[in-house]
Amino acid sequence: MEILKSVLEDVIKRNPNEPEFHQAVTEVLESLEPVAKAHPEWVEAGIFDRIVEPERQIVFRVSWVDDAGKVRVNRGYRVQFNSAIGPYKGGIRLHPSVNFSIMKFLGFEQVFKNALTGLPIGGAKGGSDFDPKGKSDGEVMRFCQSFMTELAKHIGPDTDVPAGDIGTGAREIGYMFGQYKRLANEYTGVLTGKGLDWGGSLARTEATGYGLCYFMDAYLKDKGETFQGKTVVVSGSGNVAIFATEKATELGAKVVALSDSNGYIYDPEGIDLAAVKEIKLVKRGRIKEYLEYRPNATYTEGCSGIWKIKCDIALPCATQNEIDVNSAKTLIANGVMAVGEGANMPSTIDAINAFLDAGILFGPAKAANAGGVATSALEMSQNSMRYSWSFEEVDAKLKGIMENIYKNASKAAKDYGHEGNLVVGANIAGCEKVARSMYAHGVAY
Ligand code: NDP
Ligand code: 2IT
Repeated sequence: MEILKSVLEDVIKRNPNEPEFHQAVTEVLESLEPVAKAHPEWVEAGIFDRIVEPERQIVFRVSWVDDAGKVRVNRGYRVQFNSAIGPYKGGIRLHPSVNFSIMKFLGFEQVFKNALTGLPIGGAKGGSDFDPKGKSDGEVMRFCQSFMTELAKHIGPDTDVPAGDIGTGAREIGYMFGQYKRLANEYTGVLTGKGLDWGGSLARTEATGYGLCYFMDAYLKDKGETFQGKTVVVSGSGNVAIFATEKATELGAKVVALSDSNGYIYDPEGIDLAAVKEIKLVKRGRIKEYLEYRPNATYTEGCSGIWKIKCDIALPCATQNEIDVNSAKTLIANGVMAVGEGANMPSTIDAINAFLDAGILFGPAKAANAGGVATSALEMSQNSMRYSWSFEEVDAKLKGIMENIYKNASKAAKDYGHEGNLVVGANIAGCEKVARSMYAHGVAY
């Protein structure tokens, strides 16, 4: 890095103690050096200095009362990172680990991911250190209402449209939507991932996992391969993992493992997805309960061991940095041919480099998991039209979008001299539209 080195140094200096944010910015800036070389006018206009600084960061107290009558206090966040190409858009994460570093890395990634979809959405992320696990529906509702009471001041269907992420699913979106509707006295598409009875889009629930498989399918086919007959390991067992498992299986692969933050299951005959859906979506249980359905499967404590299972395709769908360089080397030694990132930033930078050096087909998160937010944008379109498309229509659009992202990322990689490197390709393809728009808008902020 020559031109962008000082930008990265500034980010590290100005944002101390934010390792995830540093990691996400490092990966992107390393890819953008050729773009900076090709566009001195963007360097001159401070585009790269501005693109790494959120437009607005909101942090607020969220107080609520638990079932025992005790007052609880959490911290709420919304990082509105970039609105150059459309209203801020991105999920809400509810997990005890949430802090500014995690919010900012997710918001930063979202800017480029959303641009890659080809749809008019800016990038944001929000959340709280609230842990929905083990809470009653009443507690989750009171938290969500309190969270939205403050967040409502900063969002709107043409301003910022949040959605789900870790810990935020249909139940949480329902409580948040109800509170927003009451406060704003309007019925608009202010959130996506809504229930089908009240403005949600068909196929949004499935979209991230399905989109990941559509992306990887396009990638594999371009290299003369398919999912057919492949052994697949998927980490996590939440929204993304479940629907990645469903689509990979439909495409002819055998998914043999899933996990949660406590451990992983291995079922060499292929995962029984109906059992997983009942455990996770109906009972809100733990993945080890799978053994009650399939006694021949095994459960192992600790989640990182899942990468020791021999597979052809690995789909990390749990959380950031779940594949370190050692897990990457184990996967490579066991003959993995493709890795598709369903989670955001699941591979460390060293792990990514190990995959690229070994010639593994590597689908980076901001391209491979963009199907969720793309379908959220389709939900926004349907809300604006006060109309809804069929499942088949939305699914077909999602597939087309994922195939285009693959094409655009591989073309950008080739055009800038990094053929086959989709990390570089996705970062460049995602950046160009945002940078052009920021340049056109002048130095307003
Ligand atoms: P869910 O809350 O539905 O599921 C998360 C899964 O990941 C759970 O199995 C959870 O296990 C596991 N997990 C969470 N945190 C950790 C951790 N620190 N260590 C190990 N396992 C963990 O979330 P989603 O499926 O929606 O999200 C999964 C990933 O996909 C995230 O990175 C998210 O940002 C990304 N993503 C989600 C999109 C969406 O549309 N939902 C779109 C694009 C990306 P446990 O139950 O034990 O916590
Ligand atoms: O990381 C992501 O892209 C999401 N959690 C989905 C965001 C959205 O607005 O649908």
